[in-house]
Amino acid sequence: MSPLHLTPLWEVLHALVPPRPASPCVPALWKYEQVRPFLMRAGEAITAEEAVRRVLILENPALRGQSAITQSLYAGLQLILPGEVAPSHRHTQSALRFIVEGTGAYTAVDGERTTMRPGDFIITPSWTWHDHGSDASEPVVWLDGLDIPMIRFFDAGFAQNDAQASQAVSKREGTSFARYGHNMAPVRHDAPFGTTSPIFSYPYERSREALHTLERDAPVDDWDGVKLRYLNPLTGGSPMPTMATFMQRLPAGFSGKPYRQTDGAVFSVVEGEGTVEVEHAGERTTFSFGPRDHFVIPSWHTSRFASGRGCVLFSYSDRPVHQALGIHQEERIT
Ligand code: GTQ
Repeated sequence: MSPLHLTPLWEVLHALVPPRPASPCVPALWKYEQVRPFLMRAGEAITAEEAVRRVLILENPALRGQSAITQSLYAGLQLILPGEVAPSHRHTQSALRFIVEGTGAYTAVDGERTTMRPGDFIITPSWTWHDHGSDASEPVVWLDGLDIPMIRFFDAGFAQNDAQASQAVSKREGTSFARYGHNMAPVRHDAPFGTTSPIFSYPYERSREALHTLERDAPVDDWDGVKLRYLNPLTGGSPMPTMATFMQRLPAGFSGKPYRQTDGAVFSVVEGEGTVEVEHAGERTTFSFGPRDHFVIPSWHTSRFASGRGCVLFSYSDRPVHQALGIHQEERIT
């Protein structure tokens, strides 16, 4: 039957319909002190303009060559040097930027520039022109989180290069935040970016303050510490249709309980230090992390966080897709 491209189901059924998620991905940690020299060497080897995007991709060790950190998500660290421009283009893939190092680069979307500061979470909505540039005096590095593998899975990606390298600035910085970022919204409007949040930047200053206030004044969750999700203010849902984003604070002395969830998640360490113990199918790994480190916890791997001196973590996952499909599961182990 093989020449007719036929295969018996009974030989593969168990793997096709596993009793529980059996991700091919593995947990992995990228220490920033090890990655940074390669990023800076990339800065010498190629310009942002020539590279279009000067990025080192964080590949899951079990998915080498696939430009994927989980089966559905992409992660990379992008470098822009003073005076450079990463030219304007657009694509149907959604992107998030989480600023890791340096202040004063910008990303431009829809005629409005947004200044990048460490800890800011910035959005590039699907199919919007975007260019990045830098008026900074230092290198600026950010984490790119995109749904590239998911869009590839659906064979649904489109992309175009812009005629101009930098899009014309037509709005003052802060316009979108004034319109949508204060628990208010225009009286008459359409969502300008469809299912994506109309806020381009969620500044760290505000997220950090919220987490610290809650740590001081409210009960701390036994699994998550103090964890908030970022919102699309027009829907109450995730900021992008394909990716959810979170920021959490683990108080000093935190020793979390174990949990697992179907959405594999990518973490960027903002401040402080901690450990995460990841267990799956009898194998246990422990990562010690510090500022600007990155790590990935695959689907249905049991994780347990701890922090001696306290820390702040940003993370993203494909949870909105799980929820839209009604397949999201989370288990909090007591
Ligand atoms: O900045 O537009 O890391 O298109 C990968 C693909 C960044 C971007 C990436 C992209 C971009």
